[in-house]
Amino acid sequence: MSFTLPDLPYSHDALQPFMSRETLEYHHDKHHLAYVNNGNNLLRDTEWENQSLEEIVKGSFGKNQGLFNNAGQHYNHLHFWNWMKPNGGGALPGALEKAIVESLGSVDQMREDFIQAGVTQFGSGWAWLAVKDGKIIVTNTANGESPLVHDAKPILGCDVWEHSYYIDYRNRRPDYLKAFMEHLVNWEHVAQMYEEAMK
Ligand code: MN3
Repeated sequence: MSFTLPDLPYSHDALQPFMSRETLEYHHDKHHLAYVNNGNNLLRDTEWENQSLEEIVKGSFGKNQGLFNNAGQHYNHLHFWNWMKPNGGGALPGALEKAIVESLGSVDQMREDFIQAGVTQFGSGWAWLAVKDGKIIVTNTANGESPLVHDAKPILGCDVWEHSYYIDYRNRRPDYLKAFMEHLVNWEHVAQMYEEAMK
């Protein structure tokens, strides 16, 4: 397969004031596009050329760093746009809430741990909710990695590369993560990925 850049599932100004039009113009139209273009160039004539995106990400991890970085970020960003929506945040669908309470104690605890995972990721990377061994875990990864290459299935990720928040929040990464949790997360999409991960 080759990689293509999908349109955003909302307009560039739909997430304001929590994520600006300018941020999405750079982040989606330029950064994500660069991962798509570089990934396609690096994928050509490799053993992974005809595989699915998830197979490319897992297969190239530890074997072809350049391809992994771009394919990994393509995978992460494809989901990132759908993990947000206008007027996001708020209440969680019941089945997901129950699973989070069972695995992490409470929804408030999950929010706190997720924000902390993003704050403590040194340098560029991602904060995650993932399903591992049937439980929901909070974790973080560097650069273009995701739980996918650590035997887990991502169900929610927040990009903590500076390109995701510096225009709107400057160096205040904790404020960005708090706004993401309170106002941007598309919990219906998270619940859908949770169901898929538990199959
Ligand atoms: Mn990014």
